[in-house]
Amino acid sequence: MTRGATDATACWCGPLTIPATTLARVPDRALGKACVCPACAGAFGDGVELAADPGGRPQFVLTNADDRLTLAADGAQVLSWRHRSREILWQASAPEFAPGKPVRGGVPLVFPWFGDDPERRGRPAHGFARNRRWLLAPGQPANGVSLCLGSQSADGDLWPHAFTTELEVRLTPNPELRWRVRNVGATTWSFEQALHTYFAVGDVTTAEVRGLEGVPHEEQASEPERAWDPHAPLRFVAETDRIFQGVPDRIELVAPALDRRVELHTDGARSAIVWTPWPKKAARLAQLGSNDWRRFVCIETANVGCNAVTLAPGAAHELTLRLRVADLR
Ligand code: TA6
Repeated sequence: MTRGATDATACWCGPLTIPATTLARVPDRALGKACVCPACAGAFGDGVELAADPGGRPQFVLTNADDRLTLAADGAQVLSWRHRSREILWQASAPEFAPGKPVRGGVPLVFPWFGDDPERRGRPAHGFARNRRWLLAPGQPANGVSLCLGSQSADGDLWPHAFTTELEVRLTPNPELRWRVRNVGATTWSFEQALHTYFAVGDVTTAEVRGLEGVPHEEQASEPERAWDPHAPLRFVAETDRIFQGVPDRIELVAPALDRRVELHTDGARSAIVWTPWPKKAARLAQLGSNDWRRFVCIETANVGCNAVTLAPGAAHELTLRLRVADLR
């Protein structure tokens, strides 16, 4: 669809309408191809099907011989990755599939700030990208899906910077998430980001994270363990909300209760956050059942704080996460 002269024009596929003022801020290359309706969704290669969540919101199901990955258009959120029929990610036992709010689990996207609103203006924690409907990007990868979001998603005074961002999710054959952010404006700005990945562990008290030994970090938890050896693999004995800076490109999660280990291979990530809420904080969080806290740990692939990303006009940054699972024995 080209830019309409009227004050409202059909969206890229017809059933929606968006004001011309909003359309004016959509990058030209996104016009005509950004939507998730069945007609546009026919644009996919093999191994990709369009589905819907319990709330009727569009999802994409990527499959190959051993894997099945589900990606929601809302928030461009990977909700599930099943490898040989075993769920590797984790989803809350009381998930809410409601517009504008992320399901707790899978891989919510944190952008353009991490944590509470840095300006304390009441803007949503962890930014707004996870609360928006992303659209089909103009080009679709083989055996994957690419979704995009632009400045029109930050209406009002939510965030003043001109940006486009794309998340490409593929099975290669393991899951690969490639997240690009581009400055399409005339001023330099910075952003924070995180792939806020929830991993199933069976029992967090027996799980271990390897690869962050000796990496500088700060603990954010309100009731953390009193002391720990920063040179030992990370074990969990209390609420843990640890931000690591200057991280390696390979981190490993060991989950003996599930007889598995998961490798995280990254490019373009200088931070990582490791989080378990423990029962007391978990009781205050939405969508969590009483024993959910024991079943997951978050290992977040990120650029936050001193490693926030700064983009000059026209510049772009790419963050990549590749996941691989193996049996412990
Ligand atoms: O990444 C860890 C964290 O910042 C925790 O402090 C906790 O707030 C978690 O994210 C979940 O945040 P959410 O807004 O998804 O409930």
